[in-house]
Amino acid sequence: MKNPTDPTILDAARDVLERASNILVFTGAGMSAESGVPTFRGAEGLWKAFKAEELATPEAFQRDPRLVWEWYDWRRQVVLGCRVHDGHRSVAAAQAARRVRVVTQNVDGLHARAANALDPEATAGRTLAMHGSLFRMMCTHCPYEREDLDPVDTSAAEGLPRCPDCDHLLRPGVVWFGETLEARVVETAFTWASQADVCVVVGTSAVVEPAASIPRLVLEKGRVVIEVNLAPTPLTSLATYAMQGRASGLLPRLLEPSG
Ligand code: BV8
Ligand code: ZN
Repeated sequence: MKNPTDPTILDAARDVLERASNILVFTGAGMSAESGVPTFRGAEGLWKAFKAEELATPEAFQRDPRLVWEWYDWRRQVVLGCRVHDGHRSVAAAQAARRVRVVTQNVDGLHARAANALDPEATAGRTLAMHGSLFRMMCTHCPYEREDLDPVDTSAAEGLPRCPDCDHLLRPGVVWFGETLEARVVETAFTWASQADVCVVVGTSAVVEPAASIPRLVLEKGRVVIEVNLAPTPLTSLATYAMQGRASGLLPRLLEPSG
């Protein structure tokens, strides 16, 4: 097992990336931690005494839509106050150079924000947010949905956002635990993984399915997986290169062209 703090790993991993023409960057909450977005399982936890698995479910919304909206609105406001970091920017530059595509588990939109800030045309279609977005609202009853960045009034259940078409409650446009992902999203994520020469896995505890199967698919094809994380995960022993460090520090060193 390679020692994740061995400095030669970075050079070896850089070398592989420089020769790769199709790179998939697969990210989780640790990619956004240094932007100030709380992770799911980190020490700071995601919110008060609740666990994501308890609030990010259809049952929780059914039981107490106001509480669930309060949690999501708090996350929306936190994310709107966050800034992308050098790791997002280095990934966006590699997307613009058409070397990288991104599949993210995050719903904070930070990859898209960095890509659009750099070059909307060159990066178009190169980011897949497989669990949806904090800034999308969708109807609980009909196909209505919209982008929405405004604060949500969560002071009373009666004031929660409702569908302009059918007057049913609107919900956050994210995939909850126990909900299936759209087939088209899963297909795209796994197609991109099957086409990748290298998959850089950043800031994920690699436990939630079907996302966690993405790096395993790359390994099954005999391709390279580079893990960037602060701590060991179930993927660490399987990865070709496992590097211990921060996303904002390691990604620029891995992806920025030398010379
Ligand atoms: C599905 C959107 C079919 C919402 C999310 C038993 C009962 C019921 C279901 C299941 C079950 N067993 C398995 C399942 C399936 C379940 C699942 O996998 N559960 C897990 C908990 C075992 N999956 C589902 O339900 C999926 N749907 O399977 O449908 C089905 C249907 C019915 C029943 C069964 C199956 C849907 C899953 C999608 C859930 N939605 N997010 C929202 O955000 O509000 S998941 C959410 O948590 C994230 O999106 C992400 O995917 C996931 C994991 O979090 P991570 O991103 O990995 O973050 P985490 O905090 O865990 O780790 C951070 C990492 O970063 C750490 O390793 C840390 O060391 C590192 N780090 C921190 N700082 C840094 C860093 N690294 C680098 N630099 C730093 N600075
Ligand atoms: Zn509706």
